[in-house]
Amino acid sequence: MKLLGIIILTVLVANCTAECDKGWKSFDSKCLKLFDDEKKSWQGAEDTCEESDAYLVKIESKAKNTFLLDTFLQFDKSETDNREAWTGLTDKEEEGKFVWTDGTSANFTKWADEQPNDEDGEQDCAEIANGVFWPGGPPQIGVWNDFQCDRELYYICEKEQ
Ligand SMILES: [Ca+2]
Ligand SMILES: [Ca+2]
Repeated sequence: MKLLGIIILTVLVANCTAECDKGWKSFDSKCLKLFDDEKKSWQGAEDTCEESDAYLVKIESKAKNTFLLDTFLQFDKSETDNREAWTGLTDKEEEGKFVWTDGTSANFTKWADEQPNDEDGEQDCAEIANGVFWPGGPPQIGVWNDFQCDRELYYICEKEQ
C-alpha cells in the first residue's frame, strides 16, 4: 500500500512538472524544435512533424516570434549569414487567405516589407527569416515571407507539452 502511494505521488509530481522531450524547447505550454538535419518541402516538413505527433509551428504572438528567433534562428551578425525555416502558415487552399495547419486564420502576422507577394503566382507557404539574404542588403529580423511550397528549407515543429 505504501509503495502504491509512492508511485501515485511520483506520477502526480511528474505530471506537474511536465517538460518537453529531449531536444524540444518549452514555450507557453508547447514544445518546439528546429529540424535542421535535412531540408524539406513544406508538405514534407509537415509530414515529418506529424511523425512526432507535432505540426509545423504556429506563431500567434510577437513574444513567440522573438522566442523562435532567439532559440533557433540566431545568425552571425558580423557576416552575410542567415537562417530561415518553414512555419505552418499557408494560403494553398485559397489564394490570399493565410491559415495555420489547424485551419485557424492568422491574427498576428510579421510579414517582411512587400510580403506576401505570391511571386509568379506560386508562393503559398510561409517561412520565417532572420539575417542578411543578399549582399549589402538590410538584415531581415524575424520576418515572414511567402515562398514556393516545393522549395526545401529547415523547419520548426510544435506539439503540446
Ligand atoms: Ca499565395
Ligand atoms: Ca514572397
